[in-house]
Amino acid sequence: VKNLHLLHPDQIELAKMLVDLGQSHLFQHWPEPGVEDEQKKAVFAQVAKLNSSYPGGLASYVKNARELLADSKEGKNPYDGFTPSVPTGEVLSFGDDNFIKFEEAGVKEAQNAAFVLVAGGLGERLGYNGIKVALPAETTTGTCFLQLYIESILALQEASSRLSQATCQKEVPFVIMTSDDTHARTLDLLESNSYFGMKPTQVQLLKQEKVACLDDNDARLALDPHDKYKIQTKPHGHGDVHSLLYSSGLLNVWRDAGLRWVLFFQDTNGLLFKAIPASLGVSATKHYHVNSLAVQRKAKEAIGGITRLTHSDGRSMVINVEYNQLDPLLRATGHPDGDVNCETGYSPFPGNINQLILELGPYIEELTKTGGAIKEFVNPKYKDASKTSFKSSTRLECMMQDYPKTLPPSARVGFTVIDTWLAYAPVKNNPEDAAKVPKGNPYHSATSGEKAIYCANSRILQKAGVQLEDPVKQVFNGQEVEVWPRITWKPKWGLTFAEIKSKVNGSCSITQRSTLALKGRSILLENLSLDGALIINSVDGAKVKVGGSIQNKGWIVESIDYKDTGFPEELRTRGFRINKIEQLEESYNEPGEFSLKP
Ligand code: UPG
Repeated sequence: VKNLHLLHPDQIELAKMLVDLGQSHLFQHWPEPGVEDEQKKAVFAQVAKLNSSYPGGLASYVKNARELLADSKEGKNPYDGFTPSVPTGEVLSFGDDNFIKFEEAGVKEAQNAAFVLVAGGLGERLGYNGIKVALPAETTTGTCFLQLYIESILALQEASSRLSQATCQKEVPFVIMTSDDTHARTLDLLESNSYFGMKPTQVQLLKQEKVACLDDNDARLALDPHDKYKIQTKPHGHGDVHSLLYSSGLLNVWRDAGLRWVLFFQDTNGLLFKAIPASLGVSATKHYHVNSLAVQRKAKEAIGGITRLTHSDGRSMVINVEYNQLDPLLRATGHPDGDVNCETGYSPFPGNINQLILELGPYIEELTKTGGAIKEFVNPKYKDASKTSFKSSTRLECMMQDYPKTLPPSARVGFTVIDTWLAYAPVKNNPEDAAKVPKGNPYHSATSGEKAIYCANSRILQKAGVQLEDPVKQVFNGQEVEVWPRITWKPKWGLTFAEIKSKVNGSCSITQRSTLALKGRSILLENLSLDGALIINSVDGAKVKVGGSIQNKGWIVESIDYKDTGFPEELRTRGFRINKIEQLEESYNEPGEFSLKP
């Protein structure tokens, strides 16, 4: 009270609110006025921020926290009354007629889409020092994840307007959710690379704020152990993306511009855009309000399971059950073995890759009701069985895939299962943890992420008629992976199977030790036989026909030790480097028709 005169009137309101919420411990220790007044004012600047960045403000936060903490203390199971079962969804098979039909429908729709990348996480499991989107997706070309994503969106945008014969190209909006941990470095990566060719106005960064930590079951906000004038905060999770989009006003701008879809995706999946056209086609064709992309899942793999939950009162929903909860839920509902593989060798529950496609209209309708608030959870680590105190402060968390939990039963919620090799290879685990992954389960490391890109590109070309040698098994950083030829292309070279197929003619073959990098739009492979490294750079107006027999010493994949600090971290985490011994590299910098036939 003695310090009240230091505060603005609105801050005084906040102070009263905190007292009403049982939070007076936050300033009880404050010294006399005149001592450390600036720090005291700073506390209220922080309180104002915490209050404005949570739907419903701090009052809601404390109320929700008390309820969730009471449930947790009681040991209440959030899935009480629900029985899990395997849901049915759209299962796609790469390259068949159905897939091609969905891809075409998806490309048509892409100009009515907006993309949202959640990239606020630090990736603690990966232990990388930089931001994850700056990591090379593959080291043949050194393209980082953010560049790959931007070039994919631009390629889709272009293909979409070409297909619908639009007179001018609609710009597909791209939002990146950052956090204090990633914001400055993400902006810097964009600015120092001219936004990788996207117009800066097309990209928007939304920064998520952390939430207050909680010291006890009464949801008393925790003070920072190192600074008594600061409330301790921690990340609230990727679910923040919904309230941020809502409060930014962007959704209405998009609706007014005639957009129909919002596609959410995560920071390190180099394959994702190979699955986007077909899945967007599924959304459009099936009129899904919510479409989650999924892949076959190995039991106990660290990806959530898409599950139908049916309540004893008749309610039913298709939702992600997070990987740490699926096993206990199954055990509690008559499946004594829990999360196990079925006769197919996979879990019967499709694995959520957290790529969501939401239809914009129903999405806005729902957020208008909820303000973007997502069902939260709390995960306190208790000191003992009395569950009265915590080992360290906790906080509420939320996940973006929990969005359907508040939807009415009439909502059209579906999912699309895509071949894993085509759609999902995230980089999440550090080399030590990856090497400990049970045999047969995916490593989700920088090593497997890069190898998966070559594998997918190789298999796509194979399906398009190119003859390929079998991959070779090799061990890097203690992980056995298949090494296919190092084939890469710019997204604008080919985003859909039909487009790629149209660029491969005659009888082409590529040996396992080869490298092929197609860095241009109109490059036609015709009767090419490659045994070595071939790099083609071309500007958009240049049409290049590549054929004949090309042979050279090539680029060799060499194993390196991840502990060898002589190599940069980006290479050490994958356990190999590419030794560029000899290649044929051609550049076509002017428009025109060209032929390369050595
Ligand atoms: N992220 C944020 N803000 C946060 C936390 C994370 O933006 O506060 C981002 C992060 O950058 C990444 C994404 O969210 O892009 C996912 O984070 P990550 O740590 O990779 O998620 P996981 O715990 O591995 O699990 C998510 C889903 C799970 C799904 C899996 C698929 O929760 O259901 O199966 O991703 O990769």
